Amino acid sequence: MRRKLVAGNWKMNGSIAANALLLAEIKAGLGNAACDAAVCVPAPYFAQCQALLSGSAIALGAQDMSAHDAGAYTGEVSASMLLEFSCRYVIVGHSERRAYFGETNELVAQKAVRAIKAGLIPIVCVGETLAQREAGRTDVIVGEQIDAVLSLIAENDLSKIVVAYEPVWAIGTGETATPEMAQEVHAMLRKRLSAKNAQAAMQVKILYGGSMKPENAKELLAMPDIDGGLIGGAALKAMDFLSIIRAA
Ligand code: 3PY
Repeated sequence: MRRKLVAGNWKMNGSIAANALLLAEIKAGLGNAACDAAVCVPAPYFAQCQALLSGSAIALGAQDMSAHDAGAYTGEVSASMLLEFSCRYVIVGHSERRAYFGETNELVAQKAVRAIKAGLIPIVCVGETLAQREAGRTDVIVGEQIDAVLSLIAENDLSKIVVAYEPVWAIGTGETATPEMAQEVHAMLRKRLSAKNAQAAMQVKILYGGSMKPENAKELLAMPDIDGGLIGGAALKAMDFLSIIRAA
């Protein structure tokens, strides 16, 4: 019913030579994928990746954007700039942005709404830390993160977002939530979305992120509310990324 999405988050990795090789290998191995696929690349490589992906089934995405349209915001990149490079997706609120750049739930919500207004698909990241999980606060933390978006987004726009549940303790650690743990949070998230717009909630893709790799992708993606993956390290290896795409 919901077509799955596998999106690579390259983070601050890549070079002109490495990107060319990686995308050539991914394009060569893609075949007729049964899911949507995207790569979210560092901004300086938009033009290169736009050219390399042109005519392919892999969409381009960004890893962040400004909550402002234009103006005196040194270092920021706007939604309209992303669109000029044919970006389809933009990640907002990745836990690394929340932790290292002080992004709040409110700012993330503003970015998501701004992205939709511009015609981009925001991939809204939510997730709890290990301490929060151990304190039994996963639903509260993740609930607050998604509620901030729900309070700002128009009811009719809800179907235009993608959500990514990325437990912070599973990012870059090799740890992964079990399929059951992830499913529990995904179902909770869909219930929250449902309270805003029940019909749209059934259409929203909820991705799992946090050390998704070829070895665990199949089991995670078999869960009823896991609609794809936001892939970190494994997205930098063509074989691994392709194998996750195949598992979807
Ligand atoms: C990871 O899997 O490490 C991620 O953070 C994906 O966004």
